[in-house]
Amino acid sequence: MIQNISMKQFIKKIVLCILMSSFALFSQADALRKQSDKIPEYKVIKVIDGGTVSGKAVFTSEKVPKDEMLTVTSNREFCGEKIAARKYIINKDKGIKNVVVYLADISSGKDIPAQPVIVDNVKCAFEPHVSVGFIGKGNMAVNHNSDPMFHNIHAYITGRLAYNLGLPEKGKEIKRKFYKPGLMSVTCNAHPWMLSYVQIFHHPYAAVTNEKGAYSIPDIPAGTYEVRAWHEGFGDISLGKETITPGKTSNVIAAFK
Ligand SMILES: [Cu+2]
Repeated sequence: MIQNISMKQFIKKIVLCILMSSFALFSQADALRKQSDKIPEYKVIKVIDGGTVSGKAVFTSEKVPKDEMLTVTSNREFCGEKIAARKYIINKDKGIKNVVVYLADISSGKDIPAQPVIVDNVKCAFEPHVSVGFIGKGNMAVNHNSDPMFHNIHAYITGRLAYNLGLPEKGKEIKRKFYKPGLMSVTCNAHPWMLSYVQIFHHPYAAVTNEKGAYSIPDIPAGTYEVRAWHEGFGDISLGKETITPGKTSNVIAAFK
């Protein structure tokens, strides 16, 4: 009988210990999550006669990487048999499309753009493949379906699930506000080849390069800032510090090799 009671107490203590340590682990994970969700401060000021950073993203090595053609595994009658990955869109002058060029350390400047980022589903691919989003001013991702079939939006921000929702038919739309900065990847569970990226910023100083590899970031208040560039295949690189003077344009080349 006595043995039985002490055994019961022992088990009770073990269970309590497990509960307490898992609670501690959960609160630690929660604290880390809250820390990573913290939005850096940004102050909106009137920018008069701001400077511009513009230039080109170029591939500087000899062997230009080829874009991949991905095999379509479902809805082939509508999507076709192959779809371009659009990872490496590099023109004859080695200009790279879909590079995000941004200021890394700006804490005040012009207002956040009010227009949302539209990520459409067109012919079984996300359109655009790469875009930039901004936190604040009602800025959000509008996920639209232009296809006559089911797509779903499975989005992650810096590796953590942001949302996972269905777009069952043509014309359907899901709107979600950006809630933290970082790289948002968008996938579709129905079509595993589908992929799109939205780089989310807490300030408006970011641009995506066009098919020539060109970009322009205007209305920057005078000061010295780090310019960085990201590409889904080449990674994120620093382009060095750039001093912005009122009304002047600084040419910054984003060289990837
Ligand atoms: Cu899909």
